[in-house]
Amino acid sequence: MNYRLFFQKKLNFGKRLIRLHHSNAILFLLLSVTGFILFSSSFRSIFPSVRVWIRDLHIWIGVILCLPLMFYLPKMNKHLKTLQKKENNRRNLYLIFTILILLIASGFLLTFHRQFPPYISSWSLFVHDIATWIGAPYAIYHSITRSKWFNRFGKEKQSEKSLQEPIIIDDRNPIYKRRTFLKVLSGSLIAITFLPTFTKWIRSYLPTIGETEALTGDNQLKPLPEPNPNSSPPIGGGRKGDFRYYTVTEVPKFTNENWNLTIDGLVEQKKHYNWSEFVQLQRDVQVSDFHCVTGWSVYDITWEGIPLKKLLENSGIKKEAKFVKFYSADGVYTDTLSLKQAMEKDIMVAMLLDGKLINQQNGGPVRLIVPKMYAYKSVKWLNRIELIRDKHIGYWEERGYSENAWVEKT
Ligand SMILES: Nc1nc2c(c(=O)[nH]1)N[C@H]1C(S)=C(S)[C@@H](COP(=O)(O)O)O[C@H]1N2
Ligand SMILES: [Mo]
Repeated sequence: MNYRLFFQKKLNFGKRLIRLHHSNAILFLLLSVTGFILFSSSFRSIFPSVRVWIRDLHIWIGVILCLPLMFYLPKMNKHLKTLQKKENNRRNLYLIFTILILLIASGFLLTFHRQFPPYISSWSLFVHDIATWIGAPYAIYHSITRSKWFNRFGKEKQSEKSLQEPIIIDDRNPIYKRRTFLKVLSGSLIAITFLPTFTKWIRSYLPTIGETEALTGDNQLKPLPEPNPNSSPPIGGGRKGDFRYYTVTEVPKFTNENWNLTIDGLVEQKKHYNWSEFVQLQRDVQVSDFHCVTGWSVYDITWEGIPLKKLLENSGIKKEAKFVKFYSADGVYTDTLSLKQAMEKDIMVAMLLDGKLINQQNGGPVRLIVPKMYAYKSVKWLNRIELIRDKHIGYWEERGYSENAWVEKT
């Protein structure tokens, strides 16, 4: 783990490789831990204030990992030659290298994702994820099966054997049987640990066609809205990709008794809608994309709801009003738009997603959507819209997210 030693000339190649190996192992471990924190949905609510800091740390460790690799790269041929007779080691090296290159390239694109169109970030995130799904379990497996205690199982038994007798590398040889058993065992244990998160991840990429979601969503609200025909195929109802559900609190649950939406602050007329009143309001349909600042996107989502502009104008906007503040019923999350931004016509207080009531996890029964901005602006479980004079800083902006949330405009 000491780079100064690593670069000292008097060390021979083999020793340098071992040093490189160990330092990279530690960096990899740090990357896995910080990467897992960034990926895991539970950590959102546990450490929201250090999230951006952990992201930067993750990026910097990645950069540090590139440095020894750059010194190694010109020597790679020499290394491969020393492994000429070791087919397994060569294969191992190629695999590790492919994974590293994929991780670094996609990590680079994700770091600078604002310079690229969103589909680049979606792809980069996909590649970054898949390379991690292969790389992380493999690295753990590698460090277990190459560790001293693991190899001792075989070696001790080996020395009991007669020295003349060549060791048969064969499953019938009991030494290898035992090792193979241990390898399979640790492989399976690792697979079992990763499987639940992996399936959850992969399901978000599988098509949702044929999935029988109830129109009612999972909120018990009555009456049900009558969906606009445009919310269903052929015009609507065909989103591509799926959401990663994010929340910084427990998911709030709603009934007719506890759901309402208030519009107040600098308005001529305060409004307080209950569910049956809100369902009566005239809704529009739009098809738009949804981009999270962490890289994933969902495309062609059909939202049905009330344009924010209409709701605000219904209440009458006072001249002093300069900003609009959105509150979530989770009691914690807020965000804000300038009044000018809030008047953009695709901003919607949405009630239906692809023709169905929005599920609780997804922010239902009513959430804000701001398609042209990163989704941290799209407040879920919206229950209050307040017109204010002075700027408000939203939940994630207060914790390091950019106040400029435009996806393509800066
Ligand atoms: N109330 C609330 N709204 C929220 C969030 C949240 O944690 N709480 N997360 C935001 C972020 S960062 C994103 S990407 C989207 C995620 O929406 P989804 O959970 O429906 O995928 O919701 C946004 N709105
Ligand atoms: Mo997000």
